[in-house]
Amino acid sequence: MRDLVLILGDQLSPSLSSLRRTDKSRAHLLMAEVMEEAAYVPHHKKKLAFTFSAMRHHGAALEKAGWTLTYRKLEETGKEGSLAREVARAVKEYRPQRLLITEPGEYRLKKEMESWAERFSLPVEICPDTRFIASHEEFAQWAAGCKDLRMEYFYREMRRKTGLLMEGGEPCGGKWNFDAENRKSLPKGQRFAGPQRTAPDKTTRDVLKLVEKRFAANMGSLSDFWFAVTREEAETARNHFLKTALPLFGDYQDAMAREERFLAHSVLSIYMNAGLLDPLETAKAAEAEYKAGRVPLNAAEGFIRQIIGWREYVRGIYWQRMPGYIEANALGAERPLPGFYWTGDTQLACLKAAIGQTIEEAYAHHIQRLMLTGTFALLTGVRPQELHEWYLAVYADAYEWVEAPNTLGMSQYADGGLLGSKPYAASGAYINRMSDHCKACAYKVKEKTGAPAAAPSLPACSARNNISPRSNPAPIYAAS
Ligand code: FAD
Ligand code: DLZ
Repeated sequence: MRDLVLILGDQLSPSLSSLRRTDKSRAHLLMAEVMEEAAYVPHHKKKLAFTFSAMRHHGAALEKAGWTLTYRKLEETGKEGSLAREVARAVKEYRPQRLLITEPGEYRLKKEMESWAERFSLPVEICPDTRFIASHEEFAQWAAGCKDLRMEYFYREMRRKTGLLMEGGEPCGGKWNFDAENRKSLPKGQRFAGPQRTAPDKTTRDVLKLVEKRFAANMGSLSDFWFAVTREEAETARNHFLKTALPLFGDYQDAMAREERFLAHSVLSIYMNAGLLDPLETAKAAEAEYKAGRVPLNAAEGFIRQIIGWREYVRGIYWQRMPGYIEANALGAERPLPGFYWTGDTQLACLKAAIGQTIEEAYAHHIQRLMLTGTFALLTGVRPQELHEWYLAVYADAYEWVEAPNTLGMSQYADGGLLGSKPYAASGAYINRMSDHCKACAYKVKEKTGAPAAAPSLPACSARNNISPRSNPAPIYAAS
């Protein structure tokens, strides 16, 4: 049997399920840089450069490992390039008897692939993506037995399944979750090493030129590109995180600071989501640090919870609730996304910092995404779908399976409380306590309405950016 195996830009894993369904003697692999994927949202330039460079390196690694591969660069696939077009071309050239694909991370693509058997007159097998801990069936089984689909209970199942931080069937330290210890403000002068920075090699430099030329109008800076683009480089970045930041991970998880873009965050989502790092291996590496006595339990547990808990849980919700999920708008929010989300041109210091950093790095940490850009949009009633497209475009780790539940569910309450029990809106007092932004802001954090030098209408930040207040404000519970 001759197999054609299509490998996508976020499937850069050597033990991908589609590869395990075949072998080197009968498989012809296909990878393609195509405009359709590069432009379905206006991706940040660094996200594009990361994707193309990591794809090119992975293609080279597969060939070195003995696989036969056709790799189509963007220059070859042209302005109208699409995955379907490249598959059609490969089917014509190699006459395969079967098309193998690992399930894509986005519903739109899965639906399209489901039509390919008929379109190409070829059996198409969509293999489950085994890089996740919970299969769709396991998630559905768990969800069927729950009144509320809360992450915490799902997480406990994942702890039991993986055995991570478990002792004799019980959680290490006698508690499942040490989050209560993870809300510290940043001590003055506390500094962090920041993520591993990798110098661009020739492949990355070529891709940077390509992106600058072909995507000049997209958001984002290409200067100072430091992402890892190979498995080995990503593993170095992970080791760097384990040594330098994991010990502090829990303590300052909710903090923000003007001078610290990354704090103790791992900046590993980019690599895990693209397939350069295995999530379970990453969680196990954190557990090993705890077991060796090098990191406290609250840090290891906090990090592991994000990966085997939140990451798996949002994926489960996405696949269970699509296609309706991305249309959800429970609060009836209809304002357009303010233009400054694309430029950072606002006098609100916290937003200026978060968006400015996003433009430079294609990265912002969770609290910036949730409590700053997310909260502002929620409070001012931005249409969730516009915000969803923004998050999907601007972060290098963004794919719909993980971005949509975080944006529509966790951040905007657009799903009406499926993912979170109440809308998550940070008050100014909270932002002031957890960051140093308010000190440097043109607006006075203690003034609930109006703003210095701004029109005295509600809310101050909206007045600044020419958005009139909502006529029918949604109920908001402010975290204080
Ligand atoms: P760390 O703080 O170091 O956390 C460790 C790992 O845990 C992350 O690498 C990630 O894999 C996982 N993780 C942590 N929180 C979450 C979460 N809420 N959901 C899923 N996984 C999580 N994450 C993405 O990977 N892609 C997205 O497109 C994305 N969009 C988001 C949009 C909004 C509005 C919000 C509020 C959150 C979003 N997140 C997204 C979740 C989270 O913000 C990022 O995973 C995190 O900031 C990535 O940075 P890090 O690797 O330094 O994370
Ligand atoms: C994100 C992305 C980009 C920018 N470009 C490509 C591409 O040219 N070819 C490809 O196979 N994949 C790309 N990707 C990743 C896909 O968009 C991703 O596989 C789907 O969104 C499913 O998660």
